[in-house]
Amino acid sequence: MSDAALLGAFVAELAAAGVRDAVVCPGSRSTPLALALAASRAITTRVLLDERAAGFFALGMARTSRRPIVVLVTSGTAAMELGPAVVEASLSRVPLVILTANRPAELRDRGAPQTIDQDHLFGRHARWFTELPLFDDDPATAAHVRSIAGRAVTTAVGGPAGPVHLDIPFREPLLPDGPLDGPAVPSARGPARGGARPFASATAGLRRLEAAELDRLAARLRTGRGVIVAGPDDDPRLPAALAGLAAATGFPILADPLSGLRTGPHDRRRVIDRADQLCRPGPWIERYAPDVVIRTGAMPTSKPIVEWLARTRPELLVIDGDAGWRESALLPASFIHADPAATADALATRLGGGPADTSWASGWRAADDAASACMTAWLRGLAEAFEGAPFPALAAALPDGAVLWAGNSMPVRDLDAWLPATDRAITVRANRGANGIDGVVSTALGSAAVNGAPVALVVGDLSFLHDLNALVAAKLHRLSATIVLVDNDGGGIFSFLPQASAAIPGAGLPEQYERLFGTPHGIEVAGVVHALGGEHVAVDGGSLAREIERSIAAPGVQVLELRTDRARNLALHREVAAAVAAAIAP
Ligand SMILES: Cc1ncc(C[n+]2csc(CCOP(=O)(O)OP(=O)(O)O)c2C)c(N)n1
Ligand SMILES: [Mg+2]
Repeated sequence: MSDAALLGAFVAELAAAGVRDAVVCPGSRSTPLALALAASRAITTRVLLDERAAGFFALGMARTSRRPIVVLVTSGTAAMELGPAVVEASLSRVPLVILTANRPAELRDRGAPQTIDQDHLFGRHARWFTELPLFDDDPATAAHVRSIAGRAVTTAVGGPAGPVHLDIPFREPLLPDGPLDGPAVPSARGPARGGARPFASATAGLRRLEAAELDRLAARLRTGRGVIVAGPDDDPRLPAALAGLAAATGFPILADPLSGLRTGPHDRRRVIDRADQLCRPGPWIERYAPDVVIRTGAMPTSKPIVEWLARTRPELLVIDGDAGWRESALLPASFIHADPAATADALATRLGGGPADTSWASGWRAADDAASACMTAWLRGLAEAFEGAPFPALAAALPDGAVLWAGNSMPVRDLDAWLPATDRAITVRANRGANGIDGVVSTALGSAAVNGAPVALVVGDLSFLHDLNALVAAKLHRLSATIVLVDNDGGGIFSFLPQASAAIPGAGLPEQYERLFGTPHGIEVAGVVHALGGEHVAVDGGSLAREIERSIAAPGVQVLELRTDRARNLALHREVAAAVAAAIAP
């Protein structure tokens, strides 16, 4: 029998620490906590069936609500199913509080059913692991359990954010011994009823540089040809701060589509949205080698940008407010372990009104505008389906407050190439922590569960098939989203890799290419989508934009299937790159 007052208090402490949403998957061992979460007036609980999908769904909720999300699952393989989402949350710094139910100590490692070793189940992918005691009525247990709740949420939320894992044993009978509706907000004094203070909380601050360090940095940025490379980052304060730094330094901002810099009402005059094209080797970029680069966020999505940095070997300053070491171009780098937005603001203030010589910045601006015009004209002249086409159409159709997700593989790369800078306040996201093609649809639908405005996703066919269970969640929770399914009948990204064109006698190339990499499946998804309660519409180059507009206003999951051809897609990508190279040639 679990102590009901303590179950209620534990959930109330989670709420007091900032949790507003929980995802629960069905199971028996987790019964006491499932009931306690369901009884909470402060936390909304959603029930999903498949733990792997539920983990990603929670991840999408956390990234969109900007709050920690609790995930509760039963013991055994159910807990293990959360692995992929935990890994992604760890690398992309997303706060998840994972609660796994377990058998009590006397039933472990002795053949009890559905019992596996859950100790440090997620290894170093969890920011923190601890096992809770049985929920009994001892005051020491109550103090311990209540303080763990606050500590778990605080650890998940801060510096860097990420997943934490609490393993919680329950002994049969698995029913609480009384009413569970604890207070919405707990009290530190006495039993968990009344009052308003959490049992254990922590106050933390942003990392900031000392004034002398900022002076030294500002002096460095006063001279030289510099660029700001804004990588994937969810911080909503960063776009305005980097725009201010760009204005003060005269540096262009090479804006990853996931940086937040491309979309929104901040000053976008120095935002370069076609850097993925501009940075490819050629006569234009040869003249635009920087001597200093300020980089924020995760590594850029664009391989051409990363390779360009590796080639030009500028002085590299990487600002990371969570004291990370993200630099995979293997360049010498100075890490600035301070909040990027605060640092950019402080530097802009010191630098003042902006540089005298603006030819560096205007050269970037002119090339970016030329590339944009060229790409827009090229796309307009194209009379067939193209995998990059959904992005400008979505940028034009989505309203303020919308969230646009791109799947891994080609969608996120096409997002990089084709999402134009716009003043529309669209949040753009992808799971770039571990670059998995798993959980993509679940993540976007979790985002849709908590976003007050439309959510759209562009996803490849293999990624879509990988995560069909996401549609079960959408049906259960009546979610709405636009899903542009780019169906090239297999893994289109591999067409861009050497294995697609290599001929190595005796090594299986080219004979094994389609079987091992192309992986055509011929599946008609319309039937599956309908069975799971979604709408399916086949679109082509001509109807795509119109159907996107219609779907955004329509209820339910709207799957717009855009059929493309992998070989043709490679040719079209090469064609547009050649056109841009010609358009920017000095
Ligand atoms: C979970 C996982 N499995 C495998 C991979 C390797 N992988 C990368 S891209 C890709 C193909 C994805 O195909 P699709 O979703 O149709 O996108 P496309 O390449 O056609 O754009 C695969 C299998 C991965 N990144 N993640
Ligand atoms: Mg594909």
